[in-house]
Amino acid sequence: MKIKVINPNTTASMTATIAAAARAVAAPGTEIVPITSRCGAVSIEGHYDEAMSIVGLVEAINEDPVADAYVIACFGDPGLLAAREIATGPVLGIAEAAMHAASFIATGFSIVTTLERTRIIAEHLVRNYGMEHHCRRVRATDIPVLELEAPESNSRKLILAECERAIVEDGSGAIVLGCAGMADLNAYLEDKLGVPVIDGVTAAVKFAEALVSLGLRTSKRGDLAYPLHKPYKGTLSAYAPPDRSHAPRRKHG
Ligand code: 2AL
Repeated sequence: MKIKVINPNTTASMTATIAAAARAVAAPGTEIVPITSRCGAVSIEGHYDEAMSIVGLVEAINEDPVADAYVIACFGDPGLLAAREIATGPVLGIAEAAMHAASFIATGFSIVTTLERTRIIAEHLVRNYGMEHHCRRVRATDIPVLELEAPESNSRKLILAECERAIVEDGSGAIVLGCAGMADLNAYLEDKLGVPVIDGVTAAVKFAEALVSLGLRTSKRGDLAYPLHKPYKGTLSAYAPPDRSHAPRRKHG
């Protein structure tokens, strides 16, 4: 099967980290197709960055509409429901995937993320996903996303220290990493902390494989039906939803 792993920010080096993590867990026979968004912010750290990232995400899905599944590799899960509207295969967001994985293996988890403003966005996600009973706390490290890649930033040690506080102060049994740029940290952190550490990229890839193996695709009834065909004006005219009235009906459609 083919899983397209989309980094909705425009930093190719971060996509390389994400791709390595995804390939390390992919089953034999799963092809990971990593893609860096062609437009938008170099890092996604707020609502505006997220909103602007959705065009690049949509482009990445539309240029390969026959992938078996898609992973949105940014912890804000930007454009998740819009992506599910246009895609036929399952679309997994790394935050949603990581929180579900954590809820299966611990009764309480903490999320350790980047900036304070991103921490607040992750709290919205916890509520949107109904994870309030599982997520004990969302913690910020005040590390900007791109500094995760800078060796001199000391980010590993800062993240480790925040995870240690989470285990002691929150009583959490597992840690969820709150940024795709942390996808290379879970082995290091697990070794130091002695609790499960969940990176959403790997969790999303494995959930995507499971859903595809089960023959499950995105429901096309209700609000995840393909977007209604209509003109879009101005800069977004190229993104007008196509007319699908002659498309073959899907088995579960
Ligand atoms: C992210 C992420 O995963 N990638 C990015 O650019 N921003 N999210 C975050 N919480 O820092």
